[in-house]
Amino acid sequence: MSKRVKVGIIGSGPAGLLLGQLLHRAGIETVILERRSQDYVLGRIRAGVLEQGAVGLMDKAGCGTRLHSEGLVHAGVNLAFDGELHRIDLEELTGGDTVMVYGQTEVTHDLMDARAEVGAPTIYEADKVQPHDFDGQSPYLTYEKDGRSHRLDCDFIAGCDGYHGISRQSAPQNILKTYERIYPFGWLGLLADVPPANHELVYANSARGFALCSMRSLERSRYYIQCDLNDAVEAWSDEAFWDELRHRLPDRLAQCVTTGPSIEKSIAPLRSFVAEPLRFGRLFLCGDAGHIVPPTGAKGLNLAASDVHYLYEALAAYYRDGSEAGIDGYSAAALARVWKAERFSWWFTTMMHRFPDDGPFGQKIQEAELDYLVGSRAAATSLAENYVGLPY
Ligand code: FAS
Ligand code: PHB
Repeated sequence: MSKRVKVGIIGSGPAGLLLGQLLHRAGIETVILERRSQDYVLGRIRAGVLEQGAVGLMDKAGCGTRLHSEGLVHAGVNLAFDGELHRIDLEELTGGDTVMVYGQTEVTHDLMDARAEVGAPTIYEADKVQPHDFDGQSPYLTYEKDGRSHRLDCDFIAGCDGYHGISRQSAPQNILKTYERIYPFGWLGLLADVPPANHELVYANSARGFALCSMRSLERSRYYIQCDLNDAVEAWSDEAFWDELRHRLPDRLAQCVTTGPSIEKSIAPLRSFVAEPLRFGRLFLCGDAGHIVPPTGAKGLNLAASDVHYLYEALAAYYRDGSEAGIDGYSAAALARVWKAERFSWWFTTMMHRFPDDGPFGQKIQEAELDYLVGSRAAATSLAENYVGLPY
């Protein structure tokens, strides 16, 4: 079956869904091709913190209602080290900016509901999606569904298919340049229906390794502990997780941890990765398809949102005024913000985790960095403005 649409989107994650919703509201029709089932996409537990820019885009997409009624506005974030808790007053240091705690699963839910409401098509369980002829004026996508082959002709293709997607693999490899750093540890994450240990997030640097106390609501907590790369999630009982977490927190905070049965437990590897450029003719890379950050800085989902901002504005200008300036400038504009978030995420990860090869000197340098951070307004302001998100 052959069909034509203005923008073909590969991937029904936050990037693809948000782009699709914004384009729909500008009268620009899209089709999303998603490899997995809708339930599978919704079952992935990932990010939890939204920058104000991402919140603004959800509002612009008409998907902010539940976010504002159920999301938690956080005006501060905490660093724990040397047995003490230190609060970074995000709102005061940035002149009023805050972050919103609202799970990626909920963002995905809201965007999927909005797309269904307007009847914009998403083809789930679309197999063998492949972009074609994007170096010309008439790109198209092919895919298989229920054993039949399909073709989707489009003006543009948005590769919102994540790190393992087909878009970046389809880019001309002689033009594509990639930059990568793999970290020598992972994050073991646990989700449980227990109240959070603290009303704001806590990032902990301890001699036993990093820990993060986060949440999804005042009844549902999300915790992470740094683990070895070859750790298996099956080797971690809930009890072992709770014990190790409390060992990595200051005593007063550890006593506030409410334990309970995990409803999800998984290990994520950590990497920094950027692909350049993010545009190949009429194919654009957007979100994790173009870059990955270690989750320490809570930037992954938020970078997907800022890419969508730049790509939406570029495509809307093309269809509104026939201008190609935004399209021509998309890659440079998106990458300028991506690299600043890559730097912040790398810096925060380097400061907060145990690195096997760093030894005692490395630990002392981290302690000096943390000491400086909580003792200098300038240093704390730098962390704060990066954490709430640099302007688009
Ligand atoms: P996504 O990967 O979310 O979506 C891509 C979609 O494309 C998927 O649905 C996939 O099935 C589909 N797809 C892939 N290949 C395809 C193909 N060939 N054909 C069709 N469809 C295809 N970020 C944070 O800010 N904080 C966190 O704590 C955090 N934790 C994370 C934990 C894990 C395990 C992972 C993997 C990521 C985490 N992230 C976190 C980052 C994450 O939130 C991403 O930044 C975010 O999902 C990016 O959204 P998308 O770019 O839409 O990519
Ligand atoms: C989360 O709640 O999943 C979360 C929050 C902040 C991070 C990473 C993950 O930096």
